[in-house]
Amino acid sequence: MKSFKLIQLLAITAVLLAGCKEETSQQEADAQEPGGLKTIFKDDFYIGAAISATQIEEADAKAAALLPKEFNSITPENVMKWMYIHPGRDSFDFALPDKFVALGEKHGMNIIAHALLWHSQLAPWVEQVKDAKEMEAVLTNHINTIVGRYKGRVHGWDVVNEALNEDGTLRETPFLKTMGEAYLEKVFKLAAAADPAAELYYNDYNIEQPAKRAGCIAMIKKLQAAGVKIDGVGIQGHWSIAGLPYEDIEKSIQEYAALGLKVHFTELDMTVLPNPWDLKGAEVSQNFPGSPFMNPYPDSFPVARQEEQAVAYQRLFELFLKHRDHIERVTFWGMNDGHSWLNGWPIKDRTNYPLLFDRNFEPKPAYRSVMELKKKAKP
Ligand code: 9MR
Repeated sequence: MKSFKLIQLLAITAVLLAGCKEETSQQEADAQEPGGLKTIFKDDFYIGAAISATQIEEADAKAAALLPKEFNSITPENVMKWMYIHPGRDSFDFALPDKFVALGEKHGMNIIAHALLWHSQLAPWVEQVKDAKEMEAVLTNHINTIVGRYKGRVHGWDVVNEALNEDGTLRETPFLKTMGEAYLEKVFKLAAAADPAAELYYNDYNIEQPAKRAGCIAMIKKLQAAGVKIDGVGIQGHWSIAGLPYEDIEKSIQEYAALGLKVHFTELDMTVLPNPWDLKGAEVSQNFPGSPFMNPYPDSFPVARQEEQAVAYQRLFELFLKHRDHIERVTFWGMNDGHSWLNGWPIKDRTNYPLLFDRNFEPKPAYRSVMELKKKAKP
């Protein structure tokens, strides 16, 4: 009996020791490999990525593996835009959008749908809509069908995208032309009715800049006064290493938060290429001829510039962490440098390096500098 007890005791001790060892090696592993961006910022904000059709289909094994490791929020880069999802008055194409939502569910991600209403990448037939009555019917069908289909599955919708000019006035879109500014109230109300649980956002570039920000705030206040549910504002964040508007970003976070909104950085990237026209933002219709001067790093990104980018990204994330109470999400517009739209805008066929992962999905110095912020913060 006694020897049986001793054996039992030894066995229990061995199990406990093995458990401790497992814990220690897990801690060691965590220290070496902190589990990616989404883990390190899990108490601060979602870390998102915009994903392409190929990535939705998980056709690229490296991208498919990196996505759930680093990111906990996804946005479709193109497949839910009007011209693809609602190409004809009575035809919808849900093949890729369905796969997008299923992929997000598979990984338990925060699923963002983009974009319900945008003047760009619009189906040509919408430009032919004659008057307010017809446009209202078109919008009702568009929103009820699409938002209704993903009811309870999509966490947030970019309801209106890029409705403002740089001076803060409303952009001449087919929606404004036919319905006047009433279209804004209408679409937010339709979206809220079609999926009452989904968060609804206004999304735009340069809305951290003073004039456009003032216009944006005035527009949101009007919507709120009309009883519209609007949960967040999406500051796209297409910025340049040549100068990030840190002060305006900070003021914007504070001013949008003061409206009772959550702030989302929805399309973050940082171009490193020359921009002699001083273009800001993401006006996709702008395109210019190329030259070797305009494409200085066709083969590799110099180490000194990588470090410069790392410092800029770190300063930006420092600001995000400072205002973490108001920031719900930081989404990168693409997973790696090779997939970024900035290789083709505003000049085609250049080699840009705007994101945290290189063309081989390896983390860049900018990735480490951003992760470093949280490691420093730990006691
Ligand atoms: O990244 C998108 C690119 O692949 C498309 O060709 C382009 C077409 O308009 O849209 C890009 O995404 C835009 C986003 O949907 C809205 N804000 C600006 C983004 C960059 O142009």
